[in-house]
Amino acid sequence: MRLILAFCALIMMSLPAFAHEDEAHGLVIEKAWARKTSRTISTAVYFTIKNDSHELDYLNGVSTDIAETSMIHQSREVDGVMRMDHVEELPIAPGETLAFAPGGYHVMLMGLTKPLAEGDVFTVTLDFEHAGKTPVVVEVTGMMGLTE
Ligand SMILES: [Cu+2]
Repeated sequence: MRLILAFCALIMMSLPAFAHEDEAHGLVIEKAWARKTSRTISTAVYFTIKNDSHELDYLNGVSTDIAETSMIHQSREVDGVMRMDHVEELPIAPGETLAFAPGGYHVMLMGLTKPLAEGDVFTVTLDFEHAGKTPVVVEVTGMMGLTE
């Protein structure tokens, strides 16, 4: 009996007491935003991911219920032309802060179910190899984006 109690206490100690919604297993996701849409039916979501754990993790996918398709993209310039590549798996090293920002990594949402207005919020779920499915609340900004 004493052994079982000790075991339970161990398990409980290993759980975070109050996990923030956008934080899982030492991954901190901050400043999530997307531009409002007018005539477009797609938008890009930006944020930062900080890996505060001691483990390498991988972002393997994204999902949301406000768009038909969502995927991780990387914008890059090839011979003077901007192109977007689909990223299947994105490693985030321990201690690393990875910025999803215009001109680089972003979550591409295609086939939005409704236009996004400034001030709206919606949820995108990031699927990490170790941290698991992590919901992130995204704030819809004006055309200027998130200004700090
Ligand atoms: Cu894209």
